Amino acid sequence: MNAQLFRIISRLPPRILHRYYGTALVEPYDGPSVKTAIPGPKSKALLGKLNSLQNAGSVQLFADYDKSQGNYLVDVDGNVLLDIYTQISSVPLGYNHPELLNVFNNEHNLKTLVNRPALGVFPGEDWPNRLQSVLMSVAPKGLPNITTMMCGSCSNENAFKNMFIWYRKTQRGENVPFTAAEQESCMVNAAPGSPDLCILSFKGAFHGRTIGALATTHSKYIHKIDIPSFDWPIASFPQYKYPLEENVRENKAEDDRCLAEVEDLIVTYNKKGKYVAGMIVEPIQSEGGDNEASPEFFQKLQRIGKKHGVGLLIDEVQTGGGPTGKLWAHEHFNLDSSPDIVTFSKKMQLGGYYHSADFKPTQAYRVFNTWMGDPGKLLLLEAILNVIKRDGLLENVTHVGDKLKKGLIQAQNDYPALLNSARGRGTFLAINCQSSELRDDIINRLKTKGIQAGGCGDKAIRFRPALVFQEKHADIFFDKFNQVLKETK
Ligand code: PSZ
Repeated sequence: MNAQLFRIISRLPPRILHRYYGTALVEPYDGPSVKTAIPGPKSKALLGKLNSLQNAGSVQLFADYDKSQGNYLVDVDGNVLLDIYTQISSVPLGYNHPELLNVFNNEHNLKTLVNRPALGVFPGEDWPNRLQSVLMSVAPKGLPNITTMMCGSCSNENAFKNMFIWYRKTQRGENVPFTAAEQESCMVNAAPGSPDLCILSFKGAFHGRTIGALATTHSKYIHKIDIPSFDWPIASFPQYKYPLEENVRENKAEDDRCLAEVEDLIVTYNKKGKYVAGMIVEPIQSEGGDNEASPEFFQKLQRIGKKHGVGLLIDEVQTGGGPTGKLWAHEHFNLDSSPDIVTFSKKMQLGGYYHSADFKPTQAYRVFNTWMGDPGKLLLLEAILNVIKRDGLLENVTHVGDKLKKGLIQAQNDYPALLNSARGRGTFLAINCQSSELRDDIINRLKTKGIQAGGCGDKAIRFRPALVFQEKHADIFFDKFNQVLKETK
């Protein structure tokens, strides 16, 4: 669609837009266009300025969020990039979706945004009903409680506290009061008030960068170095051989090896008086390289946890909100019962976690902070969930994801010396390159052709498009990807 037509059409009310355009997203760009090197001259000048204020070494470009639209990220130099990375997987409906722009065209909603409350003490009148109608409408089965937070790290960080509080309650007994010794010793970080409990995590995991969450993050040394941490158990996560259908026996043995390690670690740590209160796991390890594990692995992991009284936290910060074709990736696993806690952030706009009634603290103020989430973000989430339902976006993800995955398998068949191990669910996909250098080179050259992609782990390119990514966008991606592969010596 040309820019002038887009300008006229985009002024129409969202309801009318939807009536005429259906699920087709209105985008002013028919494809990417690259005019400068990226970062271009304007981005470079801004980078100089920002670098004088802070270390901006991670910045790739400066974006123009007025001009970005749908699946296209536009930078300050006028480059239009098809975005399959979407702000580290956190944009559900693409840029400037009309329904989201409309949310604050409403005085009540605007005042909700402006008057951000300390939700733990002065929530607004509609907060309980909104929690119920928005967040609880998509709660994973069997989890009746919700705690809202700000980001993924602080969701995991606080969820760990719920696990410790739950564990001590089961040790101490339901209504047994804290002893004087506990109350005094916790003030100086000593036992018995600060008990020696721990959370089991997996090699390659990423759960955030705050001190507690960082103790369970094991994807890159640069995240961890110089930061004191805990002696908490770390188990192997399955590393599968691909294609899965040709390696069933080996991959099952890999599941068994990792599960045996989990159980061994729980027994060993409990024996040394460092009780394992909980474990945390991603449905697909994301930053660590898009490592997936089978439904059977997760079913057995949950059974091991139950056997040893260890809580199960599934971290859906990156997988949650629809990119695997279900709202929650663990719905693919057919678990015996719900996990104890499910954390979220990114596509869900605000952070938080669902949990079982057992994990709700009995006393106030034990899990608490000033904001405890943001009602303005909940308004955006409400609109997002309505669009996901109205436009059938989970079905879209499954359908387009299928096409993307077939295309990746075709690419690795065409270029077996360059690519392997295409994997994932929905549009939450990845493919490995032969080396880290090749991966970085492919991502850089994709950018020169107008594709904003991202890596994960040592060698993977990951796919994290918005839920509104369509077949036509997949065609554009493969056109550029094939050009890049053809040019690779
Ligand atoms: O380098 C970083 O800090 C990055 S790059 C991608 C993320 C963080 N992802 C965040 C993340 C996640 O993927 C999972 C599975 N759990 C927790 C987090 C932390 O969320 P934030 O970044 O919101 O604190």
